[in-house]
Amino acid sequence: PLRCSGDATLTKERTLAMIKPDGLVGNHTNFIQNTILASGFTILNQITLQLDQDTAKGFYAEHSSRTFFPNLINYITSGPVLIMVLEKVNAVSDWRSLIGPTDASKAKVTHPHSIRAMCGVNLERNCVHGSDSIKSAAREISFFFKKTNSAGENVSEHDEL
Ligand code: IDP
Repeated sequence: PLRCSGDATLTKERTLAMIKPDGLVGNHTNFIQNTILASGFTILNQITLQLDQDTAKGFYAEHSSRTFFPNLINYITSGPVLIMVLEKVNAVSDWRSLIGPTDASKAKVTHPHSIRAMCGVNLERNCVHGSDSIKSAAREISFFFKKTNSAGENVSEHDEL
């Protein structure tokens, strides 16, 4: 059906994207950012960080009981990451589509034009992160970027959106 402007389906969303250490080391940053912009996203904010163990464990807390968790924490803290807040209509699922399946080696076969297929290596070293739901996106954006509380005090350490 035709949608009128002002329809809820046209509301912009925000999602959290991250270029993981293998993406930075492999010099994929320009390609990934060009793809992001060419796909209609606005990059609202970005920061390059070297995650420490505690920050990485907090970010990936939902995976803390998984057998791959120690490897994941070692990998994500192995070098700097570039964290971005992306905005567009349908940002969360559109960014997930653009990055492709978790396992970059399988993505090379099934989704050859996805970012993980083109820049990633395997199930762990898959080059990029994307929030998996609107709820995760809200948590992940506030995890890395400054928010003010009701008293107007900053409650996290990076630049405000
Ligand atoms: P997603 O990033 O596609 O949402 P998740 O299942 O949420 O995938 O896993 C988070 C990250 O943990 C993945 O992007 C990948 O880097 C890593 N990972 C997931 N499953 C495995 C695994 O079985 N072995 C090693 N690393 C994994």
